[in-house]
This record gives sequence, C-alpha cells and structure tokens, in this order.
Amino acid sequence: MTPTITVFADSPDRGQGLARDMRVRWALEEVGQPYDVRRQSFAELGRPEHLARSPFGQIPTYEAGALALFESGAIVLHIATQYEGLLPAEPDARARAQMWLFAALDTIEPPIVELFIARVIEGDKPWAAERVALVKDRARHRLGQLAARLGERDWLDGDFSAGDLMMVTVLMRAQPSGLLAEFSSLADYVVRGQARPAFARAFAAQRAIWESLQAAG
Ligand code: GTB
Repeated sequence: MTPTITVFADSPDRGQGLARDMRVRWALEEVGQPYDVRRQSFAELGRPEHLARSPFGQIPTYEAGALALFESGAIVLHIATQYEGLLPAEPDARARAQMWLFAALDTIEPPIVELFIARVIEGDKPWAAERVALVKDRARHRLGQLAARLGERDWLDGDFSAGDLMMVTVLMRAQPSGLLAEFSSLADYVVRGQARPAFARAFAAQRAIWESLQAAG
C-alpha cells in the first residue's frame, strides 16, 4: 500500500528542505517505499479534514490504509520499524539508534527552533538582538556536546540509522544562522547525510514543488 504524506503547498523555506516533511520523505526514500503527497495550503491546515489528520493543524502527516499518524518523529520511527534499512537488527544497537532519534527531537531540535524563532519570527522586536545571543549560546552548548560525542565517527552509533537521519535534518535548521558552521565535524556530518542518494531524491521532490510555483509565477 502506498502511503500518503502531507506537505506544505507553498513552503516558507522556499524549497530548502527545512520543513519537517523532508525527514519523512528521506526515510521513505531510504527504505525504498514510494509515497503520494497531499499538498496543504496554510488555510487548508486549519480545516476539519486536516485537523482530523493532525490535531495541531500541521504537516507532516502519514496515512497508510487504516493507520493515520502525525508527528514527524512517530512517522519516521514507524517507517524505520515497518521497513528494513533504518534500524539495526541487534536489539541494543536498535535501542541506541532510537535513542538518537529522540535526542535529535528532544534535546537538539528545541534550542535550534528557539533560535529560528528569535531570529526570524521575533527578529523585529526591540529585544531581539539580546535574545538571539542568549538562545544562540544555548544551542551552541548543545551542538558542542553533540560534536564531542560524534568525535571522528561518520555516524552517531555504528552504521547510518534513523537516529542520524533525524539528527541531520535537525542540524540543517542550524545552517541559516551560521551556527552549524562553528562545528566543522557536525557540518561535515550533515554533508555526509546529504550525500546519500535517498536524501538527494527526497530533497529534489520537495524542491520540485517550490520550482513549479516559481515557474507558474
Ligand atoms: N512536532 C511536529 C512534528 O515533528 O511533526 C511539528 C510539526 C511542525 O512544526 N510543522 C510545521 C507546520 O505545519 C511545518 S515544519 N507549521 C504550520 C503550523 O503550525 O501552523 C516547521 C518549519 C516551518 C518553516 C520552516 N522554514 O521556513 O524554514 C522550517 C520548518
């Protein structure tokens, strides 16, 4: 059965792959599962049909047969457990890969999103510069800890896993602020993730939406 995911009809990131459908697309590409896409405008996100899929009126969602999921972490975890390729078979290694997926979402993503909010959404407030400096330091602290753990390794724990997939997509959002560039090993780690053919296919698919909007004027 071909799953259907929801994505932005007109992503505010202008095709940079920063919206959270990117991680779901990438996971599906890694496991070789084709998928359909339902594009949602901002107005459509608040309509009952979409709120039935996502109580918070957000993308991405995932539907396959009777199963409907929201939350990108739950969706990627479901894909990783349903199909082979994103989680090791050995139980301890599998648990650690899942741990990294949660670390990406619970420990690394919040300060990065906070920084995005301070820079972009609250950027015109009189106190913005002070707040940006504060939250940038908070995010910098976590990235420093992550870089220390990654060390010289290619991936966080053994082979590439759903934990790396999630971490790379989270770190991508630390690029526009210049923060990621302060940590060359993490910047290289992101480049390694982005060099995977499955990433390239997922990136091209989300970018094609933005390009078609540009072509239509
Ligand atoms: N915890 C949820 C999950 O992981 O699925 C969060 C989902 C979420 O934040 N979705 C966003 C959304 O639907 C899109 S990805 N927002 C609409 C709303 O809440 O009304 C977040 C996002 C938005 C924009 C950029 N950007 O412009 O760079 C990047 C990421």
